[in-house]
Amino acid sequence: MYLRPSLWLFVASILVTCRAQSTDKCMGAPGIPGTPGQNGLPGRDGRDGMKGDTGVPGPIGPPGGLPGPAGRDGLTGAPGAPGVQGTQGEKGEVGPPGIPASKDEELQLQLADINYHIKKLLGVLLLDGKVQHVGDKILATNGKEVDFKTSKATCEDVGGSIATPMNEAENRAMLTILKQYNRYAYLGIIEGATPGDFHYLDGHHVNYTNWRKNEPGGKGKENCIEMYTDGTWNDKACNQYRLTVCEF
Ligand SMILES: [Ca+2]
Repeated sequence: MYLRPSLWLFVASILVTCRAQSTDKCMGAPGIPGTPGQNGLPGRDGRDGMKGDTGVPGPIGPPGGLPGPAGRDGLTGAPGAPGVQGTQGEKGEVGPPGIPASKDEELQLQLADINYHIKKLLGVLLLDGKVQHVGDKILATNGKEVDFKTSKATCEDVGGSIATPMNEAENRAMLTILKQYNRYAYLGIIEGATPGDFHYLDGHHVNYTNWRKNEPGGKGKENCIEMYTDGTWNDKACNQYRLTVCEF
């Protein structure tokens, strides 16, 4: 086909213009759509999804069905009440004869060891003077001031009794404690039904006293005895607050 030179120039100018601009501004006429392709092969299975929630229980089956499997064990229950005490067993057979304690060397060694340690402990207690050792008695205070009844009970609660001087040495030992606290203390002596009739707590009459001059003067109205800080005694009402001194 023959084209004139002017037409060639026109076509060439269009081609040059299109190359100089971006392609989207130089699109040709839409082509004819192709025929649809064939369906592809099925895809592979996807990964498993998350576990779903527990479903609602199903309806109760018809009567006469078989029982289901046994459930799990329940929680442990509270302990039961103690059982009734059993009967006493029969007396056992008599054991072989032992040896006298005085001839038991091992026992004697143990006793000596115990004595040794008790003496050391007593030494520690005696060190600050709040405990006094006199004859076979040990006097001690808790430093508290209470009435006669409480003082007596306090001493008995710890296996002793309220201090009761039975002679001058014991009176002096108790006085040593009183002087440290600068307090008076009740003695384990009370007045009987007859005024002036003082006796120990076991009922025996007193066989040692250290009355201050003109005492006892309560005439039956002062049923307890207090020791002053000079060691002398005074009959006194039992409801005063006095230093607790016990003897063991
Ligand atoms: Ca008095």
